[in-house]
Amino acid sequence: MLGSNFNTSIFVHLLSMNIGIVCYPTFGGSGVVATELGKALADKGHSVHFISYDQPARLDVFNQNLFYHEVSFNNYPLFKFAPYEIALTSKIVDVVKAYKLDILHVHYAIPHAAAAVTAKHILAREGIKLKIVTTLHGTDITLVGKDHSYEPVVSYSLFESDVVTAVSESLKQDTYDNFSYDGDISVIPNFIDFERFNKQPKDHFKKVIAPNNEKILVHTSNFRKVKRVPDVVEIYKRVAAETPAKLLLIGDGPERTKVEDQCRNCEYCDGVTFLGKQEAVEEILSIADLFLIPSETESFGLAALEAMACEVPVVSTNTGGLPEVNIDGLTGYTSDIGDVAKMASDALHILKDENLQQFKRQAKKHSLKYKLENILPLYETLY
Ligand code: GMT
Repeated sequence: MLGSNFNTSIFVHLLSMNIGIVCYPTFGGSGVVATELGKALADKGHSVHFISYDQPARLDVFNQNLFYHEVSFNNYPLFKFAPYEIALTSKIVDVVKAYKLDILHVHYAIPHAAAAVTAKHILAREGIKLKIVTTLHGTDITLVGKDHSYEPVVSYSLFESDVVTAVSESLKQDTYDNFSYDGDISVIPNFIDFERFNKQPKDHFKKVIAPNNEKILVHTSNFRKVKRVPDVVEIYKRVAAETPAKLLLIGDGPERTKVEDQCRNCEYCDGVTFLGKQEAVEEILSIADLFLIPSETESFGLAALEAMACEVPVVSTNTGGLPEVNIDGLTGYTSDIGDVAKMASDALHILKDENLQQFKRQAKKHSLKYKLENILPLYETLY
């Protein structure tokens, strides 16, 4: 939930700045948040320079204030592993000097924060000051970060950052629990662009997917183990046994083959459709009745928030930052990891005709707290 340290009423007026953003270019949450933030800052007149190994997926608009700098490197037979971090550090140094960046905002600690800190030290030798904001997104701390071999470098990078932010209170606590870093962490939650994520009635699409007015359940993820997609299918099976329902699975990743096999051997799985990677997720969410996110760990759960913005209630686990986003009993329900029986029973409760509209309204109402217009000033204030 938005805590007391968020003063969303602050009126922020800044001179335009030159801001660098380092992120992963993929559809994953951290890349999406970084790109949407950069686009919003550019709209406000700041010059924003993205640095990544590929064009960020959501960097799909022309804006005279937006720039993209690709990190490229020549591989050499001696290198078993391409030295990406060194190439990234050199690119940061080059872009900061050429475009006189005031701030570098790195999303995801590994290896971005470490590269930024090295670049900062290189620039300092030339008398150039670079301020670093590091935003922690989740698996950089909870999964990858827990690998002890990364701890010294991640902690050092956090100490050397000028500001550290985390996307939820839970992730802030995880960082203190797993790393020796004990400096400040500002919690700035993820946000939603409501111009994009809004319910858009698509009745013709709904009729194709659910011709007999079946309830539509949706899950979207990168099909990694941490998302527990087999649990999504288990929940669906139990729901479909009680009420006519369809399941749409959006996304792709390492677990997909296993989940497809699981579906081939199940009684209700004619009702499951694998849609693969989709860009217009909001159009699919617009016809959904329920969103399922039974993750093992989830620092925030941007996908759940996107669903809520499209008036879709959520059944999720109670892990990590999910209970901060999906309010138990209001926007949906939360359960222990793997408790598919409770998640299915919660789903059936929400899907009852007498409950559904109220849950939809509440989900939408809560999601409005995470409007881009509320969260952007928090970052600008930090800068
Ligand atoms: O969830 C993923 O596997 C992708 C990952 C990422 O870094 O792109 O998502 C993390 O960051 C998102 C944006 O802040 C959060 O909404 C996700 O909850 C978080 N994922 C996990 O913690 C597993």
